[in-house]
Amino acid sequence: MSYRLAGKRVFVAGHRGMVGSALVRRLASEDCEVLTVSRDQTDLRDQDGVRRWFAANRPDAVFLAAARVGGILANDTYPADFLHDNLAIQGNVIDAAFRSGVGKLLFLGSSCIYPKHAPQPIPEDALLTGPLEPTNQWYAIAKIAGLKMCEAYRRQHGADFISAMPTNLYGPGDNFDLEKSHVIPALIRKAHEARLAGVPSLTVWGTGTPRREFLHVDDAADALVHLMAVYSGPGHVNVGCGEDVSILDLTRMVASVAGFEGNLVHDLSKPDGTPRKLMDVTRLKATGWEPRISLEEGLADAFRWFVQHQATARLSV
Ligand code: GFB
Repeated sequence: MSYRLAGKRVFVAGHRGMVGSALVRRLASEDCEVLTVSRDQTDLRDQDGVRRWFAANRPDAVFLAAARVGGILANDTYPADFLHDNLAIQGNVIDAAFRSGVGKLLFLGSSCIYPKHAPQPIPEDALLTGPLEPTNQWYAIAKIAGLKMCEAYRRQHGADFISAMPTNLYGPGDNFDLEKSHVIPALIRKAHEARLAGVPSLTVWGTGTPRREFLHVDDAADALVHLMAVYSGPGHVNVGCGEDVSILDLTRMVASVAGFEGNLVHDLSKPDGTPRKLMDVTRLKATGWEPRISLEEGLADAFRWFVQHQATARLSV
């Protein structure tokens, strides 16, 4: 069951974010019209504004990549913001898409929706089978509500709304704020600044023993466009590369890319979070999709982007 983007009006909600901007880049090679809206034009947390925008612009397809996102510390520090804003954004966009007759919508979730101690690799049906990781349970519950909402609109209204659950993403356009970002941009910035300043050590949060799966955001965008075309069903689809690495090994890879040769210091006052969240990507691979960017290549690309854009990158939010 394929869905053609050619000739369609495709709304990328969250186009300024890392995933949204990667989707805009990837859609440039599709014969479609990309629609975007800036936050000062329409705040996606405002239901009336979102309904007015959809009624006026009538997109055929929607990539819902808009969300309040952040790393482990941001999630743990701002639970009300992560729960409220994400529930509001996704609820408004999914409902307005249905009301305005959108033909297909893809909702972007996150691998943190799974239980803290889910079986590894994590299959899609591990959802709601155990307690969540406390540090990001707020974001996780919002994202679980979003994927269930897509399922509910399919069941009640026949809406072809699908959900994708990506693993930890990184790459151009990431957030490099040292307190609120994810691990890869934080380590890239810390390693680069330590080398430039001649600082002898690089601080890693936690023990470094947790393991994470990482996918470059351009691979993720390609997978999302692929799923929009080929996937239609009630269940969500994990999006990842099927391999993981320890935070300690990741730190050594980033230090090597950044040319930092000092030693590592562990800040044990910071949380480790979930010990592992390697996703089972059998369902995604069965659709014929494969990642193309290795972690080594991806880290080098992300580092190059940061160095070229550090004057304008999101160094603090
Ligand atoms: O990427 P991260 O913040 O988020 O942390 P999660 C991953 C691991 O890297 C944790 C360690 O064990 C951190 O303690 N880490 C080491 C660091 N140094 C640093 C550092 O300087 N900064 C950061 N941020 N981490 C996120 C969720 O969990 O996963 C989000 O909080 C989202 O909501 C995302 O779901 C995909 O991978 O632990």
